[in-house]
Amino acid sequence: MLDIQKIRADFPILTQKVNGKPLVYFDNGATSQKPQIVIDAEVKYYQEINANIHRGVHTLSQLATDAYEISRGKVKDHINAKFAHEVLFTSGTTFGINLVANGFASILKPGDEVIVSSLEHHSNIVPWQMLCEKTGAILKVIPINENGELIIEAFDALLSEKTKIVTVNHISNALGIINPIKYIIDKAHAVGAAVLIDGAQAVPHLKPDVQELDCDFYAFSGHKMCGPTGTGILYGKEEWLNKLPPYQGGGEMIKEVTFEKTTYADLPHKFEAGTPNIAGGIVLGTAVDYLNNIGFENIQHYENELLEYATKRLLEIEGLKIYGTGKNKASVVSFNIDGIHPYDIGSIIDKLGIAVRTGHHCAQPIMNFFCIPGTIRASFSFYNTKEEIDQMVEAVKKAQTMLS
Ligand code: C6P
Repeated sequence: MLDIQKIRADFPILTQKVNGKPLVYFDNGATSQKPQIVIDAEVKYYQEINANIHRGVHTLSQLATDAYEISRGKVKDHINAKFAHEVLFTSGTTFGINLVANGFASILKPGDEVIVSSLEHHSNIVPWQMLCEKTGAILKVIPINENGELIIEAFDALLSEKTKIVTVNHISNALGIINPIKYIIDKAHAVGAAVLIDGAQAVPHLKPDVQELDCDFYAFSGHKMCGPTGTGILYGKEEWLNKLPPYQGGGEMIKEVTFEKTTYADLPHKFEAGTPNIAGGIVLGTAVDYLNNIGFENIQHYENELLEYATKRLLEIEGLKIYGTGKNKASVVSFNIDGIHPYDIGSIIDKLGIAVRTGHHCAQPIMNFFCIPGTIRASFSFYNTKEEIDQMVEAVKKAQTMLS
């Protein structure tokens, strides 16, 4: 059992008033709030050990380097990677996916195939379209059903020896559907394809085990899991990271530079050109510790309760339709109300202190599938409460009355 009031006290922002009302923050899918321990760690870094890493022999540089590498080790343990050098620091999921898509430009030939799904965030569509344009490869798309679930037989039918990479999200940001990624990974491997999992929406809710999943790449963002913005991780299997070319050239990613030829540094530095977000990388480790102290089993259990409660309460509202009704879901409810634009509901309930996301959620193909301009998305975290859900339901009812 989680002591939610004690947990809430860790998050200073949650005591704020917005538009004169207590903040109800249900936009966790966009970014999570940060506990004091994470905020303090960021300040402490700048107050005590700020220096560039992997470059200086001086004490501060070594302290900063050690802290950065300790954090990499924490992430390695957290996702159960085999080696710390398989864990690359990035600026976020988007960067990680682009790094891989860019690398595959040196592997794909015209006529090769890349499989994405209809449930993807634009970050896991556009880089692959760009790759296909560059290489002459063909983009294939796994369709979804009315519940927002991938049609898995259609995926099976798309696979062939032409498939070179399959890239799907672990959890859909727009609908909250959890995808059967283990099945997808095993099936893709059976035809020799690599698999990238976009874990952006999964890492706040669960602890991925990359060895058990056997995925080739797993990308995620730090800011959705209580860490700072501008941080992220790309996990890649050693053999794949050795095969892919560097994404960016610059300092720290080289062994030797002459005007005739440059040789590249070993992993992970080959993919970490330039001065990174050092404070952010270090503090991401603090966020991982914080979440593990709460415990992902506890988080999942409690968030499932919130999901069930919110679904039940919202469905009491006449004319309300939920999108993403598949069984396997994270704590996200995406909905619309008959005849009312999602933006109008979002704006009115914001005046009542409730923060939700409205719009297409950077997943336009999903909205096109359901023939809607967007949805209202309430995405819950372990620091939210049923009382806050009640407040949202009352606010949505009020907005409905005002707008109809
Ligand atoms: N989704 C949302 O409100 P970045 O911006 O690089 O940290 O993450 C991109 C990204 C990639 N994949 C998925 C599944 C995502 O949900 C996101 C970010 C936020 O849904 C902001 S658009």
